[in-house]
Amino acid sequence: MSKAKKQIRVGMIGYKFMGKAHSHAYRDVPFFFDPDGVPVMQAICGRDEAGVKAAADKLGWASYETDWRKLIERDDIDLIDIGAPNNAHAEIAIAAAKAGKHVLCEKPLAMNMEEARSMLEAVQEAGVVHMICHNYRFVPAVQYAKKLIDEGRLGKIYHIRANYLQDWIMDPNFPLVWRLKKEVCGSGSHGDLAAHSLDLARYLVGEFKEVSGMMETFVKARPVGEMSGGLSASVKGGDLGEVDVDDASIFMARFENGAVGVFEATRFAGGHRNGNRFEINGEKGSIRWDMEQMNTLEYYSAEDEPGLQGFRSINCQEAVHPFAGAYWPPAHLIGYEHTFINLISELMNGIANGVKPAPSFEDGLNNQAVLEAVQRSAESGRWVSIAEVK
Ligand code: SOE
Repeated sequence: MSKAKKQIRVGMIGYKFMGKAHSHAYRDVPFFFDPDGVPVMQAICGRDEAGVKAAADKLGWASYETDWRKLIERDDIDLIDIGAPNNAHAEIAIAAAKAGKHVLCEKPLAMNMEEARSMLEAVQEAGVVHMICHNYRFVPAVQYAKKLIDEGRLGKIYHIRANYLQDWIMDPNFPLVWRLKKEVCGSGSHGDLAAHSLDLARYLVGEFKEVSGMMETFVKARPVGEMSGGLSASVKGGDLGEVDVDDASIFMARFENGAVGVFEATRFAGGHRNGNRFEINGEKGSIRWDMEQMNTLEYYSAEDEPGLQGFRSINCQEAVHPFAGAYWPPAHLIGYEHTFINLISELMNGIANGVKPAPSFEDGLNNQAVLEAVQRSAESGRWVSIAEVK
C-alpha cells in the first residue's frame, strides 16, 4: 500500500517576483515529483489589498491576508514562506517559529549576524523545519558538480573564481527602490548576488576562513521609486534620494581546506542580465558553470589521454543527473523556475519526514558571517577572519 501523503498548508508572504517563482513551484512540485508532503496553497499575504487579492487569484492561492501576523496566527497554516524585503525576515521568521510553523526564507537570511543568530535559535528551539532559498544549488548541473567534487574527481581544490554579473540598474535614472536602500535590504549587489556565489562556494568547496573585500557605489543618487514586478521599477515623484548600498562587491578569500577564491558581484556589468558563474580548479580537473547556460556543466579531466584533454560540455539533463530525471526526456531542457521546484520538493520531503533539508538557517547564518566579514574588510581595508565575525 502506498504511503499516505502529508498535506502541508502554506502561507506565503510577498507576491511579486519571488512570490511568483515560489507559487509556481508549489503548484508544479506534485506534477513532476512525488514528494511525501504535498503543498496546499492556503494563503498569500501582502500589504496592498487590491494587489494581494489579484495575486491570490492569478497565482492560485485559496485566500489572502494583508497582515503577516494574522497569517501566522492561523491554525490552518503549517509552513510560512518569507519573500518580504530583507529587513522583515527576522521578525517574521522568529514569530513563525514561535507559533510552531516551519519556515522557508528568501536570501540573504538577515540584515546582520545578530538577527541571523536569533532566527536560527528560534527555529531550533521550536523544532521546526527551516530552509533558506538558495535556489541555484538546485540546478542539476550544480548538483552534478557537487557529485563530481565529492567523488574526488577534481582532487584537492585549489581555486574558485565566481562572479555574479547583472546590469539592470546601470541607467542612472533607474529609481531608488527597496533593493537599493540599506535600511530595507542591508546591502546591494553584496547581499543580493554575492550571497548566492558564496553559498555555492560553501556548498562546493567548503567553509571560508578569511576574506578581503572592497565595495563601490557608482551612482550615488537616484529618483525615488518602487519595484513594479520582476526587476522593473517606476519613478514616483521627481525627488532624488541617496543610494547607500554597493553597486559592486569584490573580494578574495581563503578557505579552511587551503583553497583560494576570487568573487565579483555587480549590477553594473553591461550586457550581463543574470550571469551567475563559477570555475573550480583542482589537482585532477576543473569544472565551470554559467547560469545563462544553466543545463551545461563544463568538465576538464587531467586524467584524459593526451590529445583529448580539454573542457567537455556535459548536458546535465539525463536521468542520471540529480533532479533532471523528474522532468523530460534527455536534453528537453529546464529553466530558472525549475530550480525552485527542486528546492520545494526537498522542503516538502523534509517537513513530511522530519528530515532537515539544506540549505538551512545554519547555512544562512554561515553565509551571513561571510557577507559580514567582507563588509567589515571593505570598511577597514584589512583581511577579516570568519571566526572574528562569528
Ligand atoms: C535580482 O538581482 C535577483 O532577482 C536576485 O534577487 C535573485 O536572488 C537572483 O537569483 C536573480 O537576481
